[in-house]
Amino acid sequence: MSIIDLRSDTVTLPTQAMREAIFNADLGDDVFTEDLTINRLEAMTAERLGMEAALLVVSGTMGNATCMLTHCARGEEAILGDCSHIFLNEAGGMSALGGVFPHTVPNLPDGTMRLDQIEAAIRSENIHFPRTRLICLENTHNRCYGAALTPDYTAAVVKLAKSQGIFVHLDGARIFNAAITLGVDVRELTRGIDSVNVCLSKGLAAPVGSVICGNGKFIARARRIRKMLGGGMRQAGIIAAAGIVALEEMVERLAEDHTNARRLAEGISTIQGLATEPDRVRTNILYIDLINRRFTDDEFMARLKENGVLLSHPGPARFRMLTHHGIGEADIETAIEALRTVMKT
Ligand code: TLP
Repeated sequence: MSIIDLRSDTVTLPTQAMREAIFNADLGDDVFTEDLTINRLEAMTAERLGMEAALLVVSGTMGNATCMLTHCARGEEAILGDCSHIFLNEAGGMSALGGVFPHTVPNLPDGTMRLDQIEAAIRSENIHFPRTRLICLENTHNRCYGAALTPDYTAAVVKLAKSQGIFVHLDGARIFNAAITLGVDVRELTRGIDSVNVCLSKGLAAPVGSVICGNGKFIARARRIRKMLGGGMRQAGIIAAAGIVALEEMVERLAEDHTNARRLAEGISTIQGLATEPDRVRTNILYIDLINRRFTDDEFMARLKENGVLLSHPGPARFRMLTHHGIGEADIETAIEALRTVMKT
């Protein structure tokens, strides 16, 4: 039986074109900025995102940490969503590595934070308070059903930040999913942003790598922080080569993942004992709740695995599924039937 792995879009394998590009890549020592393939990927990404400069990093986690440590000194504060990946899923790196103080604001179901709540979180000048340096957004929003933040919302946050002399960082791990579902150029989602992290190794199917972008000065400083974090990578053109293919060939097809995720949610919504919200599915992420508690979460996952489907388990009675390259329409129908079978047993 073949396994339908819906745990994450990080499980995607490199395409044949990526493997060939890796094999043929021009390489050099990137710590000396001499890897031509990396230089090309960085220039391409910056251009594509409408930013001045870019830097290849190992992972989204390293990209976010590098940006936060570049923006903030120890003891300075970053405002971020209480459901954000940086706050929940990056091992507290902002604090552990950079001494950056997190100030959370509730995320609404659409992945936004209320503007008045962001504004209220910004500290006034007072020796008792840490200095607010940064606001972090996440687009698409992983915990909020892959919701896409709009250009208007992003612009409103940027405007607020600028009025207070604060920077804005965007965790755009899945920024291309947002651009595709909103039908906008990705530059609309980065306009005015001071730094962005975009992942190549998720829906875009590259094996490794994220790229951070900002202005030239920012990226020059980020290069030092990346080195400090152990991310000076030498002949990493073998990573960048696959990243170039990811940007050139894998963006437009994300629409298929979105259609498949919606279909998956619709199918699941007809199964007794499970709950999901098909109308919230706009990109490639959906959540399901086990409302019929005849079996434990572990039993549910084990039974589903016996039926050939893997999903992830972000919280009690809550499961997550992501569609991605390598999961076709037929797999979606098979997964729905597997869930139906498990819920009948
Ligand atoms: N997310 C992973 C897990 O860590 C949960 C996943 O399976 O979704 N920002 C966002 C919004 C992410 O979803 C992720 C990865 C990251 C950053 C970190 O990227 P990596 O895994 O490359 O460090």
